[in-house]
Amino acid sequence: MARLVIVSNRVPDVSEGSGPRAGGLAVGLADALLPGSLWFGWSGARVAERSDKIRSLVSEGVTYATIDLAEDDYHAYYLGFSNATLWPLFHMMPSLVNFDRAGYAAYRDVNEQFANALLKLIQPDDLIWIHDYQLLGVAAALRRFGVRNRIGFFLHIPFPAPAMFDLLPPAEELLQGLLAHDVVGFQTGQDLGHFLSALRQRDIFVQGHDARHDGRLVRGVVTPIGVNAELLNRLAVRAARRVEARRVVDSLSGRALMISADRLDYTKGLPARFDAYGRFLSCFPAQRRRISFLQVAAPSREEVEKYKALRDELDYKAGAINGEYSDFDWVPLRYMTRAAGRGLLAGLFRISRIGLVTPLRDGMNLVAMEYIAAQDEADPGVLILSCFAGAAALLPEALLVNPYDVDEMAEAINAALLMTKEERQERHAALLAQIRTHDAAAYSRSFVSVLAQGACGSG
Ligand code: ADQ
Repeated sequence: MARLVIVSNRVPDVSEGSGPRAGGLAVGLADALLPGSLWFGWSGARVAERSDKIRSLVSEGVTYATIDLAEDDYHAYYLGFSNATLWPLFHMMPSLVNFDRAGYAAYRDVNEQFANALLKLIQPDDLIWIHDYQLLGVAAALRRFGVRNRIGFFLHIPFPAPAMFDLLPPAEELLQGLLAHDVVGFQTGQDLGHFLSALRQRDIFVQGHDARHDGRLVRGVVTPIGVNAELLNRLAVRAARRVEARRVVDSLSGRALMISADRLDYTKGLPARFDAYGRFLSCFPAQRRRISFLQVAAPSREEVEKYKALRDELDYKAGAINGEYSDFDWVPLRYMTRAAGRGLLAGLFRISRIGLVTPLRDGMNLVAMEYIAAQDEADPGVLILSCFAGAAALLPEALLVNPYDVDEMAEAINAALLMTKEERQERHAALLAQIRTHDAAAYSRSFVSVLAQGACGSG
């Protein structure tokens, strides 16, 4: 079998084991990462000058190879073009986009730096699987260097509608970059549809999900990422019994817990969510003292300007809610700007009657899936989910809401609180079946099997 080479902006922190950072991609790829595989990316370290030094570390048979980023590149490529241009634009929030040519130039350079390092690491038969929006140009650089391996790409975030995508000054070049892959994967059919429409508008030949360009076939696929439901459930059962979770239960005095957990990111819809909770407290006074809302928000990209403004806005809104509705023995909102450990978070999901997941736009949203996996099947909680999360396509039995509609979210909180056990069980059983079908193993298996088709000699 061909060796799998994973390429992502960051490699997982293998030296420190499974801390809070070991979520998302590492779990999604666990089944594909057989001993002998290679994972390449940025170490997380910043150095004064660009350097081509590669460091390698082997853990459980998998080689993790890393390069450092130059301080200037960290600002222009990572904080700049990746996170202040592509991130808001791909989430269809054009008013938050910052673009400058220097940022894009650094992005191209760093993508080429990745490709250069990969040249030293890859062998002719390797299957190369590149991840996410920070690395849209790596495959094109590899092709320029003459690499003929099978190369796949998976976009973890949404692909925007063509009219939005076209706002990007280098839209054309980025699309050409995607066409340098053999397989391009998306979270949802809508994302794939947007990509194919962008191609068609440029008169690139598209048939079904395949595009033909420069004599090459580029296959579009939908392979949604998932979680390991069994593992998460075991983690949740254990954590819910531990003292930290018991202390939370005691502090509730019999009230229902509602939980949200996100990176502190404007795409996650926290301000509107706080507004919705405020609206719920004001419109349903009889329910007030029956609920306690815990928002765990992990700080993220704090050096990007828009993220600081978000934090200030949330501090204000949280204060306003607690100021208005708190009682001597009840605080309606517990707002923490901190990451929770994976285990504790799973335990908190399990003891929560409501999981409130309301991003304005999200590629998939693993928190929604983790919440379902963590529940007690005999007495499960209710998932309230944004219809603009990729996960909504797989999870129609959640209470789906429009995250821009504060009233609708307030009503959904009320409906979730009142929902009978029978209905909760029915919905949860359907949701659980879905996340078991679309789990982490299915994600990597389905992508890699398409990538491996036509391997050996094609190019
Ligand atoms: P993210 O935007 O980071 O990921 P998400 O998928 O929800 O979003 O979460 C990733 C991981 O972070 C989950 O395992 C979650 O438990 C953990 N996490 C979130 N908040 C936390 C907190 N406060 N404390 C500790 N852990 C926390 C991107 C895309 C998503 C897509 C994933 C995977 O934006 O749409 O689902 O990649 O493809």
